[in-house]
Amino acid sequence: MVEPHLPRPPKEIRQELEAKRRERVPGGQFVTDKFPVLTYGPTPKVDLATFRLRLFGLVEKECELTWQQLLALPKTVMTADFHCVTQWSRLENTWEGVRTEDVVKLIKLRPEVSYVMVHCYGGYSTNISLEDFLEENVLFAHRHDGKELPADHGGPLRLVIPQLYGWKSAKWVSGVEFIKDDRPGFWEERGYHMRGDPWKEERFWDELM
Ligand SMILES: Nc1nc2c(c(=O)[nH]1)N[C@H]1C(S)=C(S)[C@@H](COP(=O)(O)O)O[C@H]1N2
Ligand SMILES: [Mo]
Repeated sequence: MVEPHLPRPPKEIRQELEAKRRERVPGGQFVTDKFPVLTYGPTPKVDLATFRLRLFGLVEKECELTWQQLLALPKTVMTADFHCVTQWSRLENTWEGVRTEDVVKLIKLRPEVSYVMVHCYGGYSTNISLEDFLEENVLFAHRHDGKELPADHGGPLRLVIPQLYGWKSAKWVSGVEFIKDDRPGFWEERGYHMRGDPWKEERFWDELM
């Protein structure tokens, strides 16, 4: 079948659409409807029976949450765009899980805590400032777009921090270490930016750019 030939929309409308896209999508990003899997190394197997989310470091008392304890916390549903530093963006993801703030309420942080190191099954890690980590829309997510989070996308549990590049949204989270001074995680040690704000295109260390 031959596609009917559609006229292009008038220039003003094209410009308006482009302006809307720029507002929504950070510089250097391309929108995809797919949900690519981006993992360094194999997908770890995480058994719910032995799963623990460990909260440790500069805290008054360490805490380990089982899967049941975690799911008993208040649930939040949040919709957000996801921007990977390899330049794809996936818009309008719906995530369901527990807000980082609701998890941190369970422990008492020492006053000097300014950063967290997020640790994962499989050995991955990433550093985030405490301020970014506790933003209202940051979740430990176990569901995506109405379905159980698939293992290759971080199931059973991943962090979702939409205001930073995707590598900060650690999959298969196993723990959060509360620290005083910032230190690089897995990709940050290999040249990625310490913060990773997509709106500032904080992709790599300055000297690599
Ligand atoms: N544990 C772990 N988490 C990870 C990664 C990884 O390799 N290991 N990759 C990161 C990167 S670079 C991105 S863009 C997102 C991709 O998430 P997705 O595979 O669900 O699309 O996961 C992030 N979290
Ligand atoms: Mo990424």
